[in-house]
Amino acid sequence: MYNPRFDKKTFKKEVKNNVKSLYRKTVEEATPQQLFQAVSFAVKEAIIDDWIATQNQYKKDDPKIVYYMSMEFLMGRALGNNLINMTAYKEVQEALDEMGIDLNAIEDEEPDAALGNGGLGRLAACFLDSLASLGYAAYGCGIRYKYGMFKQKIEDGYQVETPDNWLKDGNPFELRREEYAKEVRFGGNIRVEYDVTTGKTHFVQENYESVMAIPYDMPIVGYGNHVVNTLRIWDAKAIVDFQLESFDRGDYHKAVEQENLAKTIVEVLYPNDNHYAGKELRLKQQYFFVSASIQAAVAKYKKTHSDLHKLPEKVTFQMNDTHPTVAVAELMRILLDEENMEWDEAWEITTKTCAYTNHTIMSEALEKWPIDLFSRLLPRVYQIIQEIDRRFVIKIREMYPGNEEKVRKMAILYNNQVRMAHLAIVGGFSVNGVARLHTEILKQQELRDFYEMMPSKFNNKTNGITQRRFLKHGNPLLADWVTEKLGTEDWVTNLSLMEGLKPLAEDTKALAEFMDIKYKNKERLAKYILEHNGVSVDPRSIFDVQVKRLHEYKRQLLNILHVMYLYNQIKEHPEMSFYPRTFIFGAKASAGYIRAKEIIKLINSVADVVNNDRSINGKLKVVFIEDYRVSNAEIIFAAADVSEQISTASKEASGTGNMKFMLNGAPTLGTMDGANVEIVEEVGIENAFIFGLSSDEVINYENNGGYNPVEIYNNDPDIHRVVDQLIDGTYSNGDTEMYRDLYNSLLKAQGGARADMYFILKDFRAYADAQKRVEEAYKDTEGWAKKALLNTACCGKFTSDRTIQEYVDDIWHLDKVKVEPII
Ligand code: 26W
Repeated sequence: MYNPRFDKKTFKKEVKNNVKSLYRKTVEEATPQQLFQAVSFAVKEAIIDDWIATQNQYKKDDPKIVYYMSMEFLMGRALGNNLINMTAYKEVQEALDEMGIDLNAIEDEEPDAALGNGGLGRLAACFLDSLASLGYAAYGCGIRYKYGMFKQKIEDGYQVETPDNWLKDGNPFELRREEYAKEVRFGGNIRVEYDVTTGKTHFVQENYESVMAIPYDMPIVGYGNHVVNTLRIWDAKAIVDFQLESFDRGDYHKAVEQENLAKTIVEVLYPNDNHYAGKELRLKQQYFFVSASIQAAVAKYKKTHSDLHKLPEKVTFQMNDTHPTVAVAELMRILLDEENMEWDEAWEITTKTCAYTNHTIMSEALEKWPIDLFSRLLPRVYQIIQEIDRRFVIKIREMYPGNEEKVRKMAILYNNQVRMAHLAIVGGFSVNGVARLHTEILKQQELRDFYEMMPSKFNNKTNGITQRRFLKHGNPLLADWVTEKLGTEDWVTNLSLMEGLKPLAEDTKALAEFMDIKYKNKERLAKYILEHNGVSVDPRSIFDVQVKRLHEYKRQLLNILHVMYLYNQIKEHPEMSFYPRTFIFGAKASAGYIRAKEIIKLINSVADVVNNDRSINGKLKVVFIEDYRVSNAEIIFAAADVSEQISTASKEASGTGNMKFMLNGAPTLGTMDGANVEIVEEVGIENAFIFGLSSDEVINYENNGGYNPVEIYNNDPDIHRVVDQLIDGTYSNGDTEMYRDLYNSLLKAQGGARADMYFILKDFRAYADAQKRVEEAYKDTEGWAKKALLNTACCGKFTSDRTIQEYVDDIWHLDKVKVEPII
């Protein structure tokens, strides 16, 4: 057995003890939530030994550490995943069974740690899993939001947000580390002191407000290797708590202000995905966790190293998008003001320590802070950015004499704004995109000037996902089958072994088994949908799934317009052959994103009409799964037949849901966008359903003022009809205004936005044709099984283990560590 602590007898005793000491109850008396807590504390007990062993090994080996700086970590649930990675899931399940406790039910008691919005946050979580599983020293650095991603309810078809109070019952896996608290300062003014004896200038921040940042550590368990890394998320506390004696008790006002600042900073995750709103509180959050994390990293380094000039040999700060980019200036501040370095030496260190990942080319996502806000909140950091900018502009002029256009395009400070992406590129040694196509677009379009000036910084790291959560935990039936067929479980840490399944595409029995597992997973999802949404769906129908954040560029609208079109077809030609289909949606819309919310309402309205029309014999069902999140995603991917990845080409940087579907044997119905391109390359175009404009074509149209959707509307009667149904009351009980904005968005240019910005009508026919091909292919049972199985067999490239190894080889240069367990 892997860990003696999972000796069944000992484990059972520990659970019993925990229930007793935590709740003064017996196992029989305890509530499911109490059992979850008791079991989790018993698991944590076992993790702690490896956690200590790992940290001791790190002290001994002194490996290089990557600090993955991210505003978001979309972790999902920890219990099941920790058990999987400790290779103790089955033992614990048996032990609990013997006590009359159902592990699955206990797992369902755990709230998701939803400290993220979507792709970027979930990628960070997969990366931590891979870093630990590969044996690399890493910290995730983020914020311990009191409220994570909101919970979504659907009421009368509308999205209603409620707060996600994920900490209300306590988080059994976290450790509060008060002794590592750091002070973070905001506002005030900078006094310049000149020291006559040393000839040095000092910058002193005065009249500032400050908060204490308190770290909470969560264990990140590597798979079967005893490595336990740390996700360090910061909580905020008022300084008064810390300096009771010295604090001026008379200044009641200031005390309350500090309390408020601390409370508001970590209160809630901004639910915007791909949309910059320019809120002051968000900048506070960014500086808060970045400053605390960098202070902690520098302090840790200095404990065992005397020369800060060698920091880049031991530390990389990887900036997850521009959100933590203030790190560049904060590290400079620490080196200049606290370590008394000269500019050039501090700059040399900083630019060898920071690296930046870009996750989007959507222009509305670009972070550009107004200078007055920025300089008021972070006066010293702003001075430093001014100096970085001044020196960079000199460089531009040296390289492109007389070309002021270049300065306008590339400067960090421009138009009264701080352009965070520019700061990240100038202040770091690496700039990477997240899929091949995305990186090419960065180099050739969005960041072309920077690429021309510093080509060697640019590189691609195609995203990946962890098979441990999204196959081994989420789809145990398929996981066991894969293990049996490959004759080894090594795919759990070496996903390229999946290609060993390829020959089974010619094995009728194996194909039948594969589809039987898919069917069982569809039954499991159908049960979930019935329990949570009250809709009954037929697992024999095609499960066609689009789950992801709601955004116009992801084109859920194209999907639902096509459903409306199919419904028209079925009604008009009842005799037409039609393979039953269940269209499954799951999506959260940012609370302030009105049009996204209209699309959610439309999907639910179409569901209402279609699901209640007896005349179509249940051929068509539409389901909107409430509160799409990591935990139900695991069930959804396992049950999908078709993976909808239909973004407007060039807009989806990579996508990672696409990879999770592929892993679970669902062919992609998609555009040549993001990582879809590479998925098709791996699985073969004959095992995917590709349609629509290419990225080049989209960009071409965009550079020439768009296209004319009205022409398509006028010439294609099916499209005409569907678009008109948005305003003829079909899906709104006769209300002609409910979806007028959607109608207008497709046909009319308005307020600077082109008509049909996302080429929905342009791609509609191609999409409908591709859907027709899906139907034909599905009717050929064995042919479909082949495609599905080959998707699983060809997914090896898309493990985050591969992605992380590439980051290590090309950017981080980390040392592998081997941890000997303490028995
Ligand atoms: C400032 C507001 C804001 C918030 C979040 C701007 C941008 C973001 C993220 C960068 C958006 C995001 O999650 N991007 C997604 O990143 C994934 C991981 O690389 C990619 O797979 C997705 O294609 C990309 O949309």
